[in-house]
Amino acid sequence: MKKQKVSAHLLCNRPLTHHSSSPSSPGFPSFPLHLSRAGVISQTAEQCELLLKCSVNVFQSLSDGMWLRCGCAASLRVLASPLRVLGLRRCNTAAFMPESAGFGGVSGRSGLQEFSVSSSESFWAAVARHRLSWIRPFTAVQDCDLSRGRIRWFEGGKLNVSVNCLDRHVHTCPDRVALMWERDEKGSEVRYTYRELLEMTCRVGNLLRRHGVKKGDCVTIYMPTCPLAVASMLACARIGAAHNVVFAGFSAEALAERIRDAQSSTVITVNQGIRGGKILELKKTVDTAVQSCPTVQQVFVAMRTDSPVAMTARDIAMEEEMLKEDVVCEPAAMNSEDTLFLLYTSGSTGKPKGLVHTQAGYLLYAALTHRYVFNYHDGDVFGCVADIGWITGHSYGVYGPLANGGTTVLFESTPIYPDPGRYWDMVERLQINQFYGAPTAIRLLLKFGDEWVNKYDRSSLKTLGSVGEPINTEAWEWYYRVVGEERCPVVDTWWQTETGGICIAPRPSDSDAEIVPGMAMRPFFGIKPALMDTEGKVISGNDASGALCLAQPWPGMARTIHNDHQRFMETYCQPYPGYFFTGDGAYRSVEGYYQITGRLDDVINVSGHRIGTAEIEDAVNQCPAVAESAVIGYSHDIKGQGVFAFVVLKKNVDVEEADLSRQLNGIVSEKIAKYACPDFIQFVQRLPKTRSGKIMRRVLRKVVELDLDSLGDLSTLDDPAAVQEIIQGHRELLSK
Ligand code: 6R9
Repeated sequence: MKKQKVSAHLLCNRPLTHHSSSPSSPGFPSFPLHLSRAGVISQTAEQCELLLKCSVNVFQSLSDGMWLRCGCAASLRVLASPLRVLGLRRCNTAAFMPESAGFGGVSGRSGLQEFSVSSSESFWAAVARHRLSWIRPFTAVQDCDLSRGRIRWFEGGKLNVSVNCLDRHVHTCPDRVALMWERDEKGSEVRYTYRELLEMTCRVGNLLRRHGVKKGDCVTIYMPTCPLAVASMLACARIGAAHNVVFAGFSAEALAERIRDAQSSTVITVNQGIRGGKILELKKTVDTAVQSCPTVQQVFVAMRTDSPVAMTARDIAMEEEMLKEDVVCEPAAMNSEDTLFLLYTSGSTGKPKGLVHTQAGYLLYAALTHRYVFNYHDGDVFGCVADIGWITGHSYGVYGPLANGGTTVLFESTPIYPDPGRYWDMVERLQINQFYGAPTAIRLLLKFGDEWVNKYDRSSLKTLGSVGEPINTEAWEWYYRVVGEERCPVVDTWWQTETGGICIAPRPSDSDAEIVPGMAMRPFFGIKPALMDTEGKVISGNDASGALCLAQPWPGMARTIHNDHQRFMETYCQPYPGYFFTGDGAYRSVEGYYQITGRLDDVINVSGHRIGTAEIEDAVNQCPAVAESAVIGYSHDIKGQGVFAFVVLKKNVDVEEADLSRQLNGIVSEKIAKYACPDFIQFVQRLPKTRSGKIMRRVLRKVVELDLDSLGDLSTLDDPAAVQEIIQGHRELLSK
């Protein structure tokens, strides 16, 4: 291996644009002609408006214009509190949603919602025509049959997602800021205009093409949240490759499993990541991962820090090679139903599932929800603090805001680095208008006290969003009262990797619509929720709880699980034939509002990150001293859920429990990720099992929740004495 230092500085020493200014539009780049000729670009009235409003930040952007800059609660039923937030002004329906002018007298938000569900095809056809730029118009709005797991939208149509996210905005407003990169190092944010982001994307697109990446290939991206990661995603979309972003906190083994499953031959990474001031050796992790990935032929390595890394024959210095590329890259004409990306997520059993999202439907749904749930308007700065490795980062960090020509913040740090004022300092500095974060962070910050919030000016904020897990009333009220100064609606948004975008949220709503703390409340346009009873029948009344299903398809939904449509069918389509089963439970209030009560399967949610108990058990069981284990989630006041592992050791194992606990934590972080490590490990002689050998997790949960009065029916237990031993052991563990 030779050591090679790649200079990221190369990139900032030369202007990024190769376009000359067009004489007819001073200051604008000449536009790649083939795009205009192909009729890809359409200019809406709203985009024209952008021209007037766009913030010019050319000097800042050019001087900072390097691609990667270096050196410098639980599922409880929340009672409706008397706190009510009044809705926004009553709006003229056509002004609110221009397409509605064609919906035959529909008025008001609830009228629109009803129309979107009862006349779903007309609704989605109008929105798709108006909001996406098509290379060729679609010929069929949808062709879906949930009972057969067949989901197709906008067939016959051709488009390019990167053109929709970039070129059309460059055409109208090249110097508008697309990305505000809030780097880990506080106060060193970097802005990228639409023109710069398009150029960066084109260079990456050309680079990938030159190295043999073709339409239909899948590129794995293992990078921190940064502009080059976004450009890499968009570059894949531009040349018709699918991307597979793997959260940069995942271990080498978890990464390798995802690379193999996605059959990627190309990986994009950085030399090192930096998060909360700590260096993450991402390139080294990739080196380890690719050893067990025979498909990988090339690894592009960008420089996030100054430290050189060992390069192998397989590695390519990304920025150096990008400089050789042209800034114009012909976009591929993609079919609506071609794959846009895979994103792996945990299920209750087996290995992680690679959910497949396709082009037009996903983009449209991300854009529409971004616009309406958050009331996003031209010129607003949208601050989603999710990592790009999760679906929230995909839909509301990248695709939704960019499809809408918005300015989106990429947050690379943590809520408490360098101190618990980080988010609000950023809100003031970047003038963020919509802030979208996770309850776990809100709960954490709440404990540090109001002064960290009050230190900063938050008057730019208009909407606050929450995602990933149920938000408890205390956190909701603090978010509303302290962070939002009782001015900003708090939208608790329920959705999943599988749904592509937000499905249930308090907004958009009619003018005087209330918002109930801790409730996602109202279905979005085109979404029809249904609750199912234990016999699989639809519950029709209100004030009822059941399994949450979605009764009709919507454009943003996942189409399949990569290479395993059977599993897609079994998980989502077969439990309630004709419906999409979400895996969550929900309560429908007397008023008809939805409240998510938590997962119905063995998936736990640690700080908003999904993890299957079976995955953790698999890792724990790989320790040679372990005979078997059972992992459960328990409610944790910061993380939402914590991980509790019951472990049975093999006979004659003689090790200190503390040493073994450390060893097990090491294995879990090596096999999965740090966040999946057990908070508690209890060593037991045996697990409570039924006579047929099934572990009775219900009993373990009750023990951990100290709810010993409702252990329930123990008569099916093989050996009831096991439970008493576990209760005793648990008491001892707590008293340590
Ligand atoms: C977007 C995202 C999905 C699971 C989902 C549910 C939980 C997400 C929630 C929520 C209650 C909310 N969840 N949002 N529970 N209220 N507002 O988080 O996707 O990582 O796939 O997780 O997260 O259990 O099923 P994903």
